[in-house]
Amino acid sequence: MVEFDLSEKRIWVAGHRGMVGSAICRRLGEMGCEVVTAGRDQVDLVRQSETEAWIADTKPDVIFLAAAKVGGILANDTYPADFIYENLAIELNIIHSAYQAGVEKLIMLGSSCIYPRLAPQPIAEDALLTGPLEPTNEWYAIAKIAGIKLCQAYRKQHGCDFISAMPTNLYGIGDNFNLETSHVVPALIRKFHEAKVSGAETVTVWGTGKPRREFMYADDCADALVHLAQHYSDMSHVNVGVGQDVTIKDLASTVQQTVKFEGEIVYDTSKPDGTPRKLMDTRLLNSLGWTPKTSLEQGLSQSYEWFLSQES
Ligand code: GFB
Repeated sequence: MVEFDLSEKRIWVAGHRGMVGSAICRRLGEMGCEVVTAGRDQVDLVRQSETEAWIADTKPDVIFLAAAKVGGILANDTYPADFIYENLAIELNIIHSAYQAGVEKLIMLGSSCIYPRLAPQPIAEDALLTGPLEPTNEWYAIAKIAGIKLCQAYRKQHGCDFISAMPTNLYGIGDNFNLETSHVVPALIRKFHEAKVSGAETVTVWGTGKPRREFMYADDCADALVHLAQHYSDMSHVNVGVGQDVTIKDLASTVQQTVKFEGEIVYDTSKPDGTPRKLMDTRLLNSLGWTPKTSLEQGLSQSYEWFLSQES
């Protein structure tokens, strides 16, 4: 097993303010690692010269590439140019500059939406590029597939130790709760909470409720990413998931119980379902000695608690 010691390294978490980035900072903080961060006011990662200059000045030994333009199904479907442009630019700038600066280890984050819409389930890493993508998020998917290929190309040509991790649907502390741009878990937490507080009789869930999704608590994801940084160095991207999924209908009723909303759930089938299922095969990750700790119920109640703490 690969052993890469993070303890004496200068580690840049790109995207440190995001849900995953902040979870990675918490995890590295527990390990006593030196973590550097950069706000948008310090460097615009979409700009190549700014990114090159910042990395050359800061000289990180390790980079967690968690900076990205992310969003739920409606945001992806509505803003395709933003999703493909910003994510390609950020990856190109950081990965090339990391090579130029001699960064020892880079971990690029993608997502399970890189896989074909109808890939056999659970989806193994070798299902990549074997079929058509899900139309609602093909733009983000192409950008993240390009990120995987960039890491592989710099490993092949220059021997860079750049790896890619593909997390499943994430939720947790620091999530985006904007109902137009968010993913399903924070959207439902907010909808059920606001309905409970306002005394509304119903909560609207998008789609048919039939799609299945795999949900991973962001702090579990951060733990897996740090584990991969320490113990993985190879060409293939690595699926990061929990190995089980639920229907959106089941998720909705679990969130309803977490929030204690007593009304009815109605479905707005004018909204897209997206891919019917995207459960990932996590045998590669598990073979490296990692398994998740947080159940969906635990994660949802911790996320709701955080949401409430932001309200006050
Ligand atoms: O989480 P979500 O937006 O993203 O939607 P995807 C998951 C499922 O939840 C879809 C349903 O079937 C939605 O129709 N859903 C039900 C809702 N109610 C809601 C709601 O109020 N808000 C939202 N957002 N969904 C994303 C990709 O796909 O997965 C991203 O678009 C990324 O690029 C992310 O890959 C991990 O799982 O469908």
